[in-house]
Formats: sequence, C-alpha cells, structure tokens
Amino acid sequence: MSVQAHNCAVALGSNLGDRRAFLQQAVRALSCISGTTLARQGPIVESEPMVESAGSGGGAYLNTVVMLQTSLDARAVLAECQRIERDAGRDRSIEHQRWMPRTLDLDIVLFDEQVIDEPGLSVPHPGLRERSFVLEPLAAVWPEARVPPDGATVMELWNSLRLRLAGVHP
Ligand code: A4P
Ligand code: MG
Repeated sequence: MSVQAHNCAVALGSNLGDRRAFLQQAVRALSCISGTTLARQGPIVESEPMVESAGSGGGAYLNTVVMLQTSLDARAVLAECQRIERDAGRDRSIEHQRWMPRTLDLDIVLFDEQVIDEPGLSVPHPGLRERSFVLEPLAAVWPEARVPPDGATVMELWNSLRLRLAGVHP
C-alpha cells in the first residue's frame, strides 16, 4: 500500500543566541522526522522584529522556510515541531508570552492546499500574506503553491507584497 505524501512548508525563526546554529539544527531535526524528507531549503533572511512584536525585546531575526514531503498529517508535524523547539531550549514556561524573543519558532505555513482551523492549529498560517520574512524564502522553495482561500500562488503573493513594501501600488 502506498502512503500518500503531503507537501508541507515550515517557517523557522530565531532571535536569541546562536541564531544560525539553531536554524541549522532545526533543519536537520526536521529532515529526521519519521516518514518525512526534506525536499528544499530556502535562503536565510534577516529582519528586525515585526512592529507589533518590537516591544517584546530581542534583536533581529533570522528566518528561513523548508519544504517537507511527509506521510504524517499536519497535527503530527506540529507535535514534531514543538518537540524540536523544546530540544532547542525554547522554554514555553518562561517564554510564555506571545512574541517573546525565542531560540526557535517553527510554524507550519502551508500543508498541501488544506485549510485547517482548529484549536491550536491554523493553516495557512494567518500571518503568511503580510510577512516578507516568510514569503521570500517560501517563494524560493514552493513558488507554485496555491494559497487558500483564493488560490493565489506564493509567487504572486510575494511579488505583490514586494511592490507594496516598495511603495508601488499596482
Ligand atoms: N499554532 C496555530 N497554528 C499554528 C501553525 N500553523 N504552526 C499554535 C505552528 N503553531 C501554530 O505558538 C502559539 C500557538 O500557535 C501554539 O500553541 C500552536 O498550537 P507559539 O510558537 O507558542 O507562540 P508564538 O511563536 O509567540 O506565536 P506565533 O503565532 O507563532 O507568533 P508569530 O505571530 O509567528 O510571531 N519578526 C521577524 N522579523 N521574524 C519572525 O520570525 N516572529 C514573531 C513571532 C514575531 N516577530 C517576528 C517573527
Ligand atoms: Mg510559533
């Protein structure tokens, strides 16, 4: 019996400690999840904390996105992501507030073209369309992905955000 493989994009971010090492360690750990292979890794981009989170302290973020092929469902991938965050020393009992600086943050941004809206799991990630630090590396690994609910491609979303950020209104 063949097991269906899903395409899953995971966004990685770190703004505490040896940020690059945390990202590299996380990419390795993601590639070791059972039933999962690392299909592509995007570029690492650096940016200041989002305006909304700027008051929480911490320095600039390094972010990247990987595309996985997995036989797991999205819930199981989320559980693995949270285990990898813990292994990287992310302590949710201390870093309990939203947007606190963190050694590692892993978010599932896309899972096939599924819409998941459950307690503790929203896919596509709600911030996806506004975040250049997600769309830029995502466009490098999975440009043709169609993002629910309107089915715009990742490349279309990245091009339009880029123009908006440059002050050009198409
Ligand atoms: N959760 C729901 N949907 C998902 C999903 N698709 N993937 C739940 C992963 N988790 C998901 O997450 C809070 C809850 O979200 C979890 O219980 C999970 O079940 P968290 O990681 O504990 O908390 P958080 O990271 O503070 O929240 P969140 O929503 O991931 O934060 P954001 O909005 O991602 O903001 N600036 C720059 N430049 N780069 C960044 O990466 N990141 C943040 C974090 C702020 N500013 C940033 C960056
Ligand atoms: Mg998170």
